[in-house]
Amino acid sequence: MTESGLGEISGPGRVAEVDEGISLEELALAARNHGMPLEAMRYDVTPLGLHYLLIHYDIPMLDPDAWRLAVGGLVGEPLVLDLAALRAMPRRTVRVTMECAGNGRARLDPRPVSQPWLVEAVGTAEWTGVPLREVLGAAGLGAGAAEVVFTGADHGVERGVEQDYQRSLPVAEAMREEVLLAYEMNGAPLAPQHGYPLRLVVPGWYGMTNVKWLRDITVTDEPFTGFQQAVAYRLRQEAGEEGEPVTRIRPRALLVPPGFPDFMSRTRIVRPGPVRLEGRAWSGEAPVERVEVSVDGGLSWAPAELDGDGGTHPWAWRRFRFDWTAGPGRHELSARAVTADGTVQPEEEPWNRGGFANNAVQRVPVVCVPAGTPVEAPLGSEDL
Ligand SMILES: Nc1nc2c(c(=O)[nH]1)N[C@H]1C(S)=C(S)[C@@H](COP(=O)(O)O)O[C@H]1N2
Ligand SMILES: [Mo]
Repeated sequence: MTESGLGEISGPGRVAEVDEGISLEELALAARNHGMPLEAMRYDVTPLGLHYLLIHYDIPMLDPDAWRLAVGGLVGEPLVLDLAALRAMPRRTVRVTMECAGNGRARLDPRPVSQPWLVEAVGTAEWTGVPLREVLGAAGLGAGAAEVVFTGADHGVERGVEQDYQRSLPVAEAMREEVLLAYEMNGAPLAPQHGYPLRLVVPGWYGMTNVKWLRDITVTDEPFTGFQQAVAYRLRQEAGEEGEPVTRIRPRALLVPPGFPDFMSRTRIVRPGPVRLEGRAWSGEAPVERVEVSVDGGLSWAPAELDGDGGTHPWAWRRFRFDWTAGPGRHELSARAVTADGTVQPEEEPWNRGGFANNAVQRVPVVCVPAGTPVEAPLGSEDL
């Protein structure tokens, strides 16, 4: 029991019972925090409004004239910066694929009860802002600086702990040249839901790192132990474990859903003959080196054609294509990313209590029928 009287909702995150369906609470989260429709992977840069959203509490409404960024802690000279001051500093644009650490959670069995993502918690944006290292350089890092703590203007309660949304980065990560304090997304001021007026963008790290509605940056000489660092976003098998921190985005490839969908099951329908499959692959760990596609439920894999060399936009997803000749009947399609260090996406979901970093290979049920042929119902993947 805590002083706030919220004891009944404190404690470790919950794992659903066997056969427990998605609750109204999970539905409420899913309706607020929408995914990116997978057909939007056709765009190199996700159009505003199609990028996924994850907001733990409420979207704060911030007055740009009154808003300030405080930079303090273990620095030579504490700073208070307004938007004009940040915009007057060197600017840089980086194309970044961002993915929520909980992407794929709803597929786990048993299911961790939280935002129930399938695989759509991803998007790619062009973020423009001042490199964080410029701001830290202007303030001057003090001797012994170890971590940088970022605080958002949003406030809420999570498992009984009242808090501002806060995350930290080790100084070495914070000083990477592509880490931004971003004030623009796709060439426009940040939208309220994406962190207006300023957010942190850390290419290659899972979404939770990219603190929105930033209001404070504090340099410390010891590891940050706030809720989102030490309690949430850790890989644990048991509730009591310390767990490994969730950091970089694991490799993943996803297919643009081929053909057209059945309304309820979303099963895809294609015509017999040539079908061009395409998709996107990304990794915050070693870069994606190749993508393989399976059209027979993962029995055999063949290389896809992969666009670009990752040189121009090293932090963004890459497009792949694969020409398939579909025959009548039911099929299961998959794609998997292979990285430069030889890591291959796993076939089975890597389970942990929080449902984080699940990068299991996607399975896409497809029914191939000639035009004019009735499509037999039901089309659920359980019928494959
Ligand atoms: N202040 C604040 N920053 C935040 C969050 C939040 O709830 N509050 N959510 C985080 C999580 S979990 C993710 S996945 C990303 C999502 O960013 P987006 O909504 O712009 O896609 O923002 C991160 N930054
Ligand atoms: Mo997230």
